[in-house]
Amino acid sequence: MNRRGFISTAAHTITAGSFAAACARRRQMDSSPGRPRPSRSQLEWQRDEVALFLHFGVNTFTDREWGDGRESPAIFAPTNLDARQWTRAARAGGARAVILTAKHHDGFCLWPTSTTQHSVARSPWRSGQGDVVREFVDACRADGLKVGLYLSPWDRNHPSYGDSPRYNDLYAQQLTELLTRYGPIAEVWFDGANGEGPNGKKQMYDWPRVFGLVRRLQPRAVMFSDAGPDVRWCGNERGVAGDPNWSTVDPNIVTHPGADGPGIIDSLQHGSPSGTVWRPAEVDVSIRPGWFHHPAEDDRVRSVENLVNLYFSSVGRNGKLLLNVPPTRSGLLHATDVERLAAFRARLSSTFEHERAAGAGGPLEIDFGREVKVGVVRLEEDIAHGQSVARYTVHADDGSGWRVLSSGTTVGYAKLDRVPPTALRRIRATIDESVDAVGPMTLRVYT
Ligand code: FUL
Repeated sequence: MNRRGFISTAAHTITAGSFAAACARRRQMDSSPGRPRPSRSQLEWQRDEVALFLHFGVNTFTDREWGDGRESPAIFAPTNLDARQWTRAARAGGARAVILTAKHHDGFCLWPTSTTQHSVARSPWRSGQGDVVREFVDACRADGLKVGLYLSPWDRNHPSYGDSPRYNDLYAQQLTELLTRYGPIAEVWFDGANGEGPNGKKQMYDWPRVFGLVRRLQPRAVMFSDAGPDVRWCGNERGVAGDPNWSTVDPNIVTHPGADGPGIIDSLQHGSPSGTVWRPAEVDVSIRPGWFHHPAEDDRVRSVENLVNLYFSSVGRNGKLLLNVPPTRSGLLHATDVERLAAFRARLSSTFEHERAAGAGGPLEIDFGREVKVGVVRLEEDIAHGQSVARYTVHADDGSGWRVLSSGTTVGYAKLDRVPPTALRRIRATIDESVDAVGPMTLRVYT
């Protein structure tokens, strides 16, 4: 099941006309304070490139994707939970952060919360004395990984859900527990799914309060949601960032998580060249068809090629890849997924092993002085200065003159182009269109 089933997935590219208008607006604004730039936390978040997502909870035991909140805590009984197995696999896969579903829509809390009985404290696991969040955090620290937590706003178990002020207090309390008990949290993940409460009323979340609380308790954390405020959903769960993909957005389009309506998906996918806030795209996608582990999907784990494609369509399009790898009922990641993660990283390492770079102040041109075979080109803007490039072309010269090798729209943190293995002696990139003065850029070429 997917929260966006009801939203049109038609993503429109920015038309030439609207793009020109945006550029014109931009020019008018150039005398105003400079273009948006990332905070230190947003910059670090993006440079991490790949994070792992762990969907784990009662659904793991009921074989469902969305629990209804009536599950008995007694079913939560992983036989062999070992969070270090998760984090070692994450490291082997090249992830630098891991995000755990501390509570999914079913309301079951993976930590012993004082806010509800519906938690691990009522489960047979570790005789009700266990804390999955604690074990997860300790394992992340031991393996040098950043910690992220997902706390579903939609809660199908708690009786106060739908009674807006009461539930908002409970949600704030749950967040406070998570953000004060476990040390530094790098990312807090707010899902957009939102259903009816048992009293038939729609829950009205207090997002300003939620965002303010996270800022106060964990000022270095980035917050993810459709509406940021720090990082945004990319608009689909297929693993594909938009093209173009601006890290700047107009904050008046997607105003709250789960917002629905015209222009929402377009804004999530593409951002806006004239956007006034920095809100880069996170590309969440599962290694399997479902977010939770289902034994029937054990032979439907993405192939190495498929995972590499995801890297190109996320990181390679100015996004961050958040790859979901769900623990099984044993409390361990499945052997196939673990093997696939390691093979994914090995494939990336060999693809990017032989690098030549130019730029970062100097011209975006490399003269190899001999014939080389090129398969991948990577362009980068130094996004500490913001994002400006709107259109670029890469040219290659095999000795008989320049010809176009690849071309594209936005660059941002990274733009990766795979080209058919091409023999060349020289390569260069030109910036054909930009919305502002272009800062330092780098051209990297992999042979
Ligand atoms: C969605 C949820 O409804 C799915 O279950 C999953 O957690 C995904 C990452 O976000 O909105």
